Amino acid sequence: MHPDEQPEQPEHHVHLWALDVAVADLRDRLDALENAAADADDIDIDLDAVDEAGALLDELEDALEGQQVRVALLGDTNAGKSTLVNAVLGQRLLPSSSSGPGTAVVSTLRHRPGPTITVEILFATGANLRRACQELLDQLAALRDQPDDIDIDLDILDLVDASRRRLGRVFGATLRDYLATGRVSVLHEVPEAAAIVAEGRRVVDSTSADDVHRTLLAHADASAAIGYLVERVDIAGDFPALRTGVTLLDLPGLNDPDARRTAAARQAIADADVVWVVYPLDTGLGTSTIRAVQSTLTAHHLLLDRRATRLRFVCTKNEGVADDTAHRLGLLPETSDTERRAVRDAATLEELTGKVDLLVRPLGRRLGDLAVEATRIVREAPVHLVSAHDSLRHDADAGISPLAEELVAIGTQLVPADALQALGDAVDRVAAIVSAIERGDTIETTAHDTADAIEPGALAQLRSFAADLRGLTAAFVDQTSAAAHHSFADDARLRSSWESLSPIVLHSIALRRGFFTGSGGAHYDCNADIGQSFFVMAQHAWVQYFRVDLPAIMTPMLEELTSLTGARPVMLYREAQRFAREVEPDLLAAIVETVRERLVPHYDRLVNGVELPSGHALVDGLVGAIDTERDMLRSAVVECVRTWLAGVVDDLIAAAYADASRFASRST
Ligand SMILES: Nc1nc2c(ncn2[C@@H]2O[C@H](COP(=O)(O)OP(=O)(O)OP(=O)(O)O)[C@@H](O)[C@H]2O)c(=O)[nH]1
Ligand SMILES: [Mg+2]
Repeated sequence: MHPDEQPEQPEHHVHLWALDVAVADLRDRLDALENAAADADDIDIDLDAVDEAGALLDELEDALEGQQVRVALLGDTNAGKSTLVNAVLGQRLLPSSSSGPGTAVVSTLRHRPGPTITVEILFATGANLRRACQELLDQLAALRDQPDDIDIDLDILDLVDASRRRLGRVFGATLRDYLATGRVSVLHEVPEAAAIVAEGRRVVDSTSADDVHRTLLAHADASAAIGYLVERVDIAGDFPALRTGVTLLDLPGLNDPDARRTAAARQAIADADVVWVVYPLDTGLGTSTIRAVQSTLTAHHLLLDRRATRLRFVCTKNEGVADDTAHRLGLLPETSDTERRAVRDAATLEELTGKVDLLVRPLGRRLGDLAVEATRIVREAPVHLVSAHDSLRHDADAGISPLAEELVAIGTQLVPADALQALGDAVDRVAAIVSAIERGDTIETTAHDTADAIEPGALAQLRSFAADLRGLTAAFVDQTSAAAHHSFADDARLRSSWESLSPIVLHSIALRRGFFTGSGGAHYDCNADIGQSFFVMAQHAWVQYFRVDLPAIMTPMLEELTSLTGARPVMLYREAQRFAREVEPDLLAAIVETVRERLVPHYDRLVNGVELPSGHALVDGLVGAIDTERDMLRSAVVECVRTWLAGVVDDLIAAAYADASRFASRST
């Protein structure tokens, strides 16, 4: 292993954080414009332009997020990860724990200059908690269904327990009813939990590291009372080591007894661009860390340049050599401190080399030909011997500054300069639009009632325009209804696939309401052992309806709307896209949930009334029940499209009236 020698690169001219700040500022200005428009009728602001600038900002925010380079610290609890982050940033921000797990949630840190440090605490959402309930139910069912001769994966058991404990705190005794019945409607949140979930996120600005420390103790530490509802903590402050675009991730320990935390840490590692393996000098690289490196550093991490060549081992708690260690290493009591350290460091590196050999061994099996290269990368990963304590307490360097410099270099090298330049230009363009809206379009109109301000001829014209628009909408809704009818019509395949199942399988599936167990939306809402179930069938219908039928109807509809209103098609298309992208998954989940609940009584009736040998009676019964439900599904879809469209049309009509009234008041 050798310290890697990267050529020095000049830092970028444009900085990611500066773009973040600029975008946040533009967002504030747009919000102010929108609020001004909502508060006062007589201020005239081009809301379409505001809308358009808002959408551009959404895109920019995503693009900026995508450019961040995530460096994750991986290690056991008490390895010293949080303290290392503090040392690298030169401030005691993150709490540490001397025994037992400290960090309980993934905490991200990024640079944002200024006197305050902002901690944003993101709480679990109601939808996520319900999804977790559903997952719990699935996992329990899967565990129950394991054949006796297969060993149950104990990690899964731990995860199920952790999930059950957490959900129990949110849903109290009703979780038990839910697990017994599978009926979402029996779940009631514990009031305190419900209040925090409703709060969604909490933002705390501090001017001192102590205050940040206290905030984190109350939210992100294993001792935090409401920690079970915290999903993530984002910290932004003046952290020069992160100025070139690195987001540092402090994670729970990989051997944390709470399996949910371990799972979150693993996920963060899998998503990270760069991984630093942190371990304490006294205990060395532990097996859970080795396993985690083996299972999470896939070919991806190891061979893609962005991740692989940046792998580092950081051995921390590297302070003076205690007498017993000196004795173990065969050093004489009179050996100088410098000599003791040199011998101990050499022993530390040698021990690590042995462990790394163990670590890379399974890579050969998994990666085949790629293993040679992957193994080389891991073997050559640089090792840093540091002491976070010495760095923080005695203001000594203690090996920390090369890590801080490395973070700056990672940002400089991995955030592409041309992408930054292009993003900078895009920010400038949106800034120009926002300034134009602020400058030009705040036209004062005399305060008149809209209808009063419009001369009678124009008013009549507007009314007929509104009627045309509503007629067009009605025609559209008819078409969507017909398309829904068509999309959801076919159940022949469903029936035949069900009929091919044995009565025993059918019966057992129905017993545990297996047709509909799953988590979240319809994508997940199928049980593996009845892959052709109703929702898998319906899934095709949904895709057909939303991705093919609706757009086919919508395009001419939008064209007509455009010619009728003169509204810019971009606004309409964006609305349509937003509808497909954002509304569809929620809508699906809601409808699936409703249908599931409505079908439960059918199951109960069927299951109670059916003798095992005549299991196929189930098929007739269920298909009959589903015919009824299908109608409901269809009307729910059509209703949803109608509501959405009515909103768009109302906006258009309101805009037309506003235009006319502005025109009238200007011309008088
Ligand atoms: N001697 C010494 N102790 C350290 C050093 N860094 C951390 N510690 C101590 O080690 C213990 C654990 O440190 P943390 O930073 O909380 O460890 P962690 O890896 O974040 O632990 P989790 O959050 O539980 O995963 C604390 O008591 C720290 O004070 C160091 O450089 N030297
Ligand atoms: Mg920690």
